[in-house]
Amino acid sequence: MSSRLNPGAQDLLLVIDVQNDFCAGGALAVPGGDEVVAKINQLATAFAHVLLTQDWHPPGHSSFASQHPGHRPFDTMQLPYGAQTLWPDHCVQGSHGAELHPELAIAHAELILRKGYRAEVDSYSAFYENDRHTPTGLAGYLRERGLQRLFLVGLATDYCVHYSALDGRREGFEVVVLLDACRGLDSNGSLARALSAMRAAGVELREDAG
Ligand code: VGL
Ligand code: ZN
Repeated sequence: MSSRLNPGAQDLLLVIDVQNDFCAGGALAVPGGDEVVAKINQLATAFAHVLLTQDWHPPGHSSFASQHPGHRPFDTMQLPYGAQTLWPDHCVQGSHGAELHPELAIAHAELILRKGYRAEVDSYSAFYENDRHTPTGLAGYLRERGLQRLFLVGLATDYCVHYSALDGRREGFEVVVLLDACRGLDSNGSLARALSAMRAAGVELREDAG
């Protein structure tokens, strides 16, 4: 059970993008996305500190394939800040798809951090936008709160969880990814690449959160 984790006062459960659009029937459904919800609810009971992220795009966001004639979802294209995978329209601000999954039940969560709200740049990571330069403010928030070790769960393992984990390390936090409370999109080998990049960055990958 989650008690095996025994999180302390400097530990945070960081719940990434558990939103309708990433779950069954959503615009960018992650296979098995719904399966993480019960697990995350259970894990959260062991944590004094929980933070949720919410992918939160304006209509017409530059990461949407619909904005780039001739391109299709999952294509990669060059945007001014670098290579960007294109997605179906998803997590549009105020839409049903952008809402947190209705069965996610973490009343004691302390912050909901929204990201990806600038039309011209995507943000996978909870720390930095995809220009890898513009901060969301999360690192400062965590430092000011004295939170040092981050346990990451949610969607998708190979995108927002992956980039958040790498940036967490880059910002000097201990990072543990609880893989059984994550699910990946796995397009073109992205999941295997993400797992090895996280390992190489010193992220602890745990198969079984307990
Ligand atoms: C995500 C693709 C686009 C994620 C968000 O939450 O992993 N992936 N936007
Ligand atoms: Zn997105």
